[in-house]
Amino acid sequence: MRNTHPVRKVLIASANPLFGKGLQQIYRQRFEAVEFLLTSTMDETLIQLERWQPDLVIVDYDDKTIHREEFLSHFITGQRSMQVMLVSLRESGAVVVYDRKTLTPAQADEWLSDFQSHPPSKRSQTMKGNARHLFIAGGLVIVATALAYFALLGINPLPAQASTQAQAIDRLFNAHFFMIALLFSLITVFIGYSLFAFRSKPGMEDQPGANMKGNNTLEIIWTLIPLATVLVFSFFGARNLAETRMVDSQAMEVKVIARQWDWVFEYPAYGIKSNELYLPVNRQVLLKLTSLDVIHSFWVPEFRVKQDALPGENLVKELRITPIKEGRYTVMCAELCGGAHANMNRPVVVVSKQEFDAWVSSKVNAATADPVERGKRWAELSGCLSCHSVDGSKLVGPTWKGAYGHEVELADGSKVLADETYLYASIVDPASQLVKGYPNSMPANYADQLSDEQIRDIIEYIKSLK
Ligand code: HEC
Ligand SMILES: [Cu+2]
Repeated sequence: MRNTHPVRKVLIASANPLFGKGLQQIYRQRFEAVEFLLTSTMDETLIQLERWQPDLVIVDYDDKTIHREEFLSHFITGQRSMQVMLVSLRESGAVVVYDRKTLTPAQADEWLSDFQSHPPSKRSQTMKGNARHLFIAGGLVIVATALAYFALLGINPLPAQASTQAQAIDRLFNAHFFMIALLFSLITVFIGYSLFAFRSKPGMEDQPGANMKGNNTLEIIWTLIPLATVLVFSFFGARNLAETRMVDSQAMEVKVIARQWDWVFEYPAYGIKSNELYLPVNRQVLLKLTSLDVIHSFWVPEFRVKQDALPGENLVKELRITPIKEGRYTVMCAELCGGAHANMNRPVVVVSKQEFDAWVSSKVNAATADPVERGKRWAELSGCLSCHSVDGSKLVGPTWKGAYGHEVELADGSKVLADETYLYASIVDPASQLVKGYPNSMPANYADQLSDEQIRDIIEYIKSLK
């Protein structure tokens, strides 16, 4: 405008004095040697249009006292070249410029109609521009999200996945990594893109930015989408929590006793204690955690789940873990518990069932030198005592009390002395010598489950029951 039409006289028509003063100020910053005239009524404006002959008339489009049709008819009839600029502050500063000489009937129509119902062409152009910006920025967000997500996975942020609970938790972790990548991209791409695409153009450094006042659609969208996302995540979170707490009735119980600054693991079923947590693979373990002093927290990163150990007999906490990967891990304390808290580590060893059984028997052997004591433990562990009593009463099978050394009547009518050889044969091959009056219901697979040494221990135990 500066180069083509030298504007010398500007008439500003608005009943609102602030409108004129504001415009005048903005205008003065860009153009020197410009005269201004402010009118506040319709009559005054029309008179000055004739008398003062301005080069440019700026009309407050929001001003209801200005009669548009009347003004338009005066504007187009004049001979002198003149421009009119319609400015609407309500429409976020929308501006249209018309030239007296080139004004078309369509433009005149547009001028008379409301910005709201028939937005001037300039506005629809910016709408198209906005859609284009959104499209480009949206595409960049998708690319950036994918890059950030795979970069996150690429640094392998999680340790080995060694329990079924870890599998469930890692699904959520992955969903979170995706959200982190998406939010990071949304923010950085939009900031970066705006800095680039909407940077000030040369010569427009002093121009004020568009005046935005609220956008309901945008506000509804950016409220509902995060709300829905959070609800979906809380649903999956609750479902995952339930999954990690799923109870397996076959679970093996281990008592975990924490103290400053060490862990002890007790296996009540085997009557053994250990400073290493040995676990058979693919079997759920039910940890019952207590503390002898302050609060500690049981945490094996590869298992993901974590549980505080609290002092107090009635504050036993439970944690279920199903190891799925053999290997050596470390349990650490995840609750600051004093001076050597950082060293409160102990090995966790996940092994096959066979290795676990071997470990248990070596532990039991080390714990008790007395074969009778060991035999009692093996009998308890192997389920013998659900069918055999040790007090003379008759259960599914004959009592073990006084069994050794007495004369047994067999189902075929013969009699045999119950010595060690007989007892051994009865255990590894129960059907070979059925006791008279009893069904053939003893499991025949103990030879596979028990070592020779363990069977010898059980026989010593039976021998001790006089
Ligand atoms: C499901 C029930 C059941 C279980 C479990 C069971 N038994 Fe038996 N057992 C029997 C029955 C019934 C008999 C008598 C019939 C026979 O001789 O097979 C018997 C017989 C015996 C005898 C011969 C007893 C005698 O008085 O002559 C011995 C020894 C024995 N069982 C040891 C064991 C040991 C050791 C275990 C565990 C490792 C065991 N049983 C587990 C049911 C059982
Ligand atoms: Cu601790």
